Amino acid sequence: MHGFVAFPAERAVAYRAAGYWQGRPLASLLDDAAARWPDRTAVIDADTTLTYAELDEAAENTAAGLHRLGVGAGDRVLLQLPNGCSFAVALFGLLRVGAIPVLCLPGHRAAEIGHLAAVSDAVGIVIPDATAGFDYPAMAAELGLRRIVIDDTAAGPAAPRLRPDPATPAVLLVSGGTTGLPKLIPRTHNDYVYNATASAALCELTADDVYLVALPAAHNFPLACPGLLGAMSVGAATVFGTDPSPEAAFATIARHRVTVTALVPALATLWAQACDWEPQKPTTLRLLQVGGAKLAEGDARRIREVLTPGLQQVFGMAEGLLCYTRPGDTAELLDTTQGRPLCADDEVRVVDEDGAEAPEGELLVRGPYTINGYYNAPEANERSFSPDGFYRSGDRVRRLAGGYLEVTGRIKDVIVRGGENIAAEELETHLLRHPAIRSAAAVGVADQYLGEKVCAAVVFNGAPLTLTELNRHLEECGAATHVRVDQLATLPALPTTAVGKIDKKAIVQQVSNAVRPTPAT
Ligand code: OOB
Repeated sequence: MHGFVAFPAERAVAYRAAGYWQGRPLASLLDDAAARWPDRTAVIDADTTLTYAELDEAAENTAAGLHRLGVGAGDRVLLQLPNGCSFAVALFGLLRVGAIPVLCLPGHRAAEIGHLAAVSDAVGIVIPDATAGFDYPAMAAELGLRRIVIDDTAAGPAAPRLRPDPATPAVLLVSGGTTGLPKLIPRTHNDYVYNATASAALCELTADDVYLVALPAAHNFPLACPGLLGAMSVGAATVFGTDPSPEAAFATIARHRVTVTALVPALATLWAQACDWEPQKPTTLRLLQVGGAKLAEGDARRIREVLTPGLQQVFGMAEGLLCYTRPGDTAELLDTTQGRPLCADDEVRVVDEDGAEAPEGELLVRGPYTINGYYNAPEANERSFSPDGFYRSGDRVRRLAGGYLEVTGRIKDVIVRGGENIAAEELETHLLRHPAIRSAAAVGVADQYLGEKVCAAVVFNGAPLTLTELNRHLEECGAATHVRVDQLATLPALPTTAVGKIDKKAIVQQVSNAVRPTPAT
């Protein structure tokens, strides 16, 4: 497949021999679940509940419909559906005709979708109708994209079942970067089945679990870590939530007796706070996975104390590597680390600027479920992969005992102020210690004298602090003298990406467009 960088033959042989790769197509997860547990509940949303047999039939009808429309093996199709049973039906319908779904998030708009369509050379897009709160059909029309309408009821002549080569891409995930346009991440049948099933095993998922999709279903975390696909691999039920607010989510958890879910730190922290006022606080959650961005130690403790002792930190990336804390880990590990790699054959290197192994530095990784290149992106691949096939994550980590990792920031998330380097993460950690600060992000803003100046975008719990008070706090924290804020932007909320991570690119835009900076007092 043109534009796809396959695993090198030698490592592929090793991964098969070790049993990580089973030669199963991704679609076989549903075939097998429908055969083994036809009457168990597969998926639930606000209007629909489907057993595995029913989901299997709906996916089969969808595949037949797609086949009639001429969608077939190897065709890339953008899939942009909100959380709901239809997402699972469309995903498996596409997989069954051998199409390669491009997993877009509902929050993506024309700029991203146009880019993803062009890079994937997609034949069309699956979207909700115009009643979805945003006019997806109008966006598709504006981009000249063919809208493919899913029909999961009309049984017709069955679509031919092709057995895809398990070493080729099953899905294209979208990279989670908070800078620049997203890249496409080709995940093969072999590696993605492993990703989901090994994660399910690590999380001790069984058919009695009920998994809640609280984040957008197309994101790797709720899709396959273990998520929907991992739940399917053990015959568990998946509930699709559409509103991650504590009010709505707590009611869903109580109604369906949800046992497992995955959240970004901002949501997990909000859920923990909400336990103070929400009457229906969760009682059935045995595992609460938190990942996607750094979870502060104090927030981790609070989550364990008020939501569930079953906190799990997850440091993952759509590119592959997943690090998990393990059930039964000490409170210390749960609160202060981002876990350790899923697989014994995940090869992790931590290197300094010169590429030498170091206790703290950039995380490089290769392994049985980490990509070897972005799709159709030779230039990005030149930068992002070492000659011996390691993915350069751009994440700064510290190695701890037992293979555990602590994420200490992004390699490039550094503000260069008049020649002085300020790690954004360090500044943010200090700011977050102040009880008046709910959330904070440090960004560099162009400045004619300093090159860049330090801007702190801050959401306060109550009355805002002044810039002077902020800097006095940094001094009291013992932060280095250059770790100070030049400009304070008080915001009602920090802008977030489609999956709910703090969006620094948007913050820079917002504060650079601001008419007046907050004057120093
Ligand atoms: C997950 O995947 P992506 O692709 O949206 O984002 C990956 C990036 C990582 O490279 C890292 O910069 C950041 O998100 N990240 C974390 C983190 N988990 C992800 N940074 C600090 N602490 C963590 N625990 O975000 C993702 C994929 C699968 C499972 C979980 C998260």
